[in-house]
Amino acid sequence: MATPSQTPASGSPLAKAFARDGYAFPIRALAADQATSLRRRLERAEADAATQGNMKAMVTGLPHLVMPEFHDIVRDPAITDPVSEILGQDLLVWGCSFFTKEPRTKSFVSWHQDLTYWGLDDVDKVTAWVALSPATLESGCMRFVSGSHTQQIVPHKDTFDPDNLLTRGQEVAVEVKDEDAIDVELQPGEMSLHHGRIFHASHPNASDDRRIGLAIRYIKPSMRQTSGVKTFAVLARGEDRVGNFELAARPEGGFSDADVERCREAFRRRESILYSGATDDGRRKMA
Ligand SMILES: O=C(O)CCC(=O)C(=O)O
Repeated sequence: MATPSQTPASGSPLAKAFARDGYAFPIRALAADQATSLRRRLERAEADAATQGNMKAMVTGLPHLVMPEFHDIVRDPAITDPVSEILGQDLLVWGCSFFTKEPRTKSFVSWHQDLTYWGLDDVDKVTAWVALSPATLESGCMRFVSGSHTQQIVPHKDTFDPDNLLTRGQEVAVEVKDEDAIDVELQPGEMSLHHGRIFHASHPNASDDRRIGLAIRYIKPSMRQTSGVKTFAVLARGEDRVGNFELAARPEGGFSDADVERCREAFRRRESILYSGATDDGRRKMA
C-alpha cells in the first residue's frame, strides 16, 4: 500500500525530488582532496586497530564517536545543508558507519529498507552516503528502486550470510526486478541521500580499489526508540528540544578510555535494538 513519505521541511527542488523518488544524488559534499585525506585517516586508524581487538569495530561501526575528524564531518554544513532541506534545521546523527568492500571480494548488500530493524517510531530519517573512493558499477555502487519509499516496511528475512554487510543479512521477502534499479555512481567526495524506507542494495566489488562509503544516519530529534532504550546521538545542527536520545560530545581522540567506554556502551545499546527478535547464533557481534 502506498503511504505518504515524510513532508519535506522545504519546497526546494532537492526536497521535492527526494519526496518523489526517495533519494537524491550526486551531491558534492567534500572536495576530492578532502575525501582522500579522510580515506587516509580511516586507513591509518584501520592499521592501528589491526592489532587491537575491538578497535576495528569501533572505527568501522561508530567512527564519529571515536575519531574527532569524523565527528566534525557529520556536522559539516556541506552535508547537513541538503539534509536540512528535507528534515529541517534540527538534526541528530543516530548512527554513522563505513560500508567498505575490499577489491575483488564477494561482499554485497541485499535489498532492504533501513528502518526495518532500527526500532524508531517514525520515518523522519535521511541517510547521507559519502563516497571516499569511486562508487561505480564495477566497484558495487548502491542501487535504489525509485519510489519504493512510499510503501510501508515490507516483510524481511534474516539470512546471516557472511558476505552480506548488513547486521542480520536481512533482505526483503518480496520480488525486486533488476530492471527497476537505479545505479548510484559517485566520485570521491560526492554523496547520495536516501529515505529510510527505500529499497536499496549493492553488488560485490569487482574493481582493484576498495569501495568505501560513509553512511551517516540523520534523524529529527522528535524521533524516538520504541523499545525505550536511550541510544546515543550527536547533535549535528540546530537544537534538541526533546531529549529522546543521549547526546554524545565530540570525542577526545587517540582512543581515550572515555571515548572507548562510551563507544562500547553505544554498541551495547544498539545491539539490543538491531538484533531484537533475531534467533541465529551466527549473528555478528559489533564490539
Ligand atoms: O554501502 C552499501 O552498499 C549499502 C549501504 C546501505 O545499505 C545504507 O547505507 O543504508
